[in-house]
Amino acid sequence: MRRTLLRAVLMTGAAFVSLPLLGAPVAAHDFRDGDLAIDHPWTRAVGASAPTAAGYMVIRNTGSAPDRLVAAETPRAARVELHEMSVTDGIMRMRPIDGGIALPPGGEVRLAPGGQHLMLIGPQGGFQQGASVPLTLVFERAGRVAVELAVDAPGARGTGPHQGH
Ligand SMILES: [Cu+2]
Repeated sequence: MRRTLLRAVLMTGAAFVSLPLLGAPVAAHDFRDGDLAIDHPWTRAVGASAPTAAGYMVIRNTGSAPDRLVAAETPRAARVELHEMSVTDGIMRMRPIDGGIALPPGGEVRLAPGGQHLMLIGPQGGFQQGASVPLTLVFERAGRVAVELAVDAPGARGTGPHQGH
């Protein structure tokens, strides 16, 4: 059963300001579900014929039990894979991550350009800058958590978790 999702859109008012943010700057685009905090999920704008799109975010485990990101799904792509970058023979490649991404208690995982990321295979209909793409993260312990990827510019690098938002 899906848990109640508290989407804290801090720009809309002061109601959520008392949430524990663990020292992070106030962001406009964060999600919380139980012990998990998901900061600024985003992707880049792509055309309708693009073979792939990437998904990035920071996932923090604020609880005392380990969890693990095991899968992700979206109605806007044929499938979603968890990828990591690795250098083989001097060439940067990406490959699926076996066994999911561990989220130790108190730890955080940064899905970012050049590192671990979600790969949306066969994005459908194109992603328009400024729009959002619904995404469901599947965790071993927390279960299914719905977020939205904010669609950033095609060349966005996202050097900070809250850049531009
Ligand atoms: Cu990839």
